[in-house]
Amino acid sequence: MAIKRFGVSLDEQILRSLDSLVEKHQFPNRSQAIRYLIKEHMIEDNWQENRKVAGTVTLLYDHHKNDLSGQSNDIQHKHHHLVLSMQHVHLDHNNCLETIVLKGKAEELTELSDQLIGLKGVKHGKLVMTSLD
Ligand code: NI
Repeated sequence: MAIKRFGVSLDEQILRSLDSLVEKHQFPNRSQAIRYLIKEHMIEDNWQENRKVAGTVTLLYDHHKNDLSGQSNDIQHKHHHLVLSMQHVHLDHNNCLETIVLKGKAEELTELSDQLIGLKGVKHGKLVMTSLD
């Protein structure tokens, strides 16, 4: 594929951010960093176009707080068409780790994971999505 060059104007602060990205990821040059950013953004755009995606939600919460496993279960039941599986691990006396595997439209998965992660008492939560296309 032919490579085309084009000029980019950036203010100093953004340029500094770009350079720290180059350093962090050990890109050979700024072009590589820009390529990386464009690619990342395009994946996000695909998700926003509402293609089918698969994903996992990871939740860490205190077993003794707010009946969180019950609440999480209720939310998952309401969205049973999106939930493929769920694993609950009792990490220690207090902490539970849940991994929920999902499949559906990106928007639906984001909404569901926001509800789960937003439950009061959840210590940490993260949604990871991957495109099926
Ligand atoms: Ni548990």
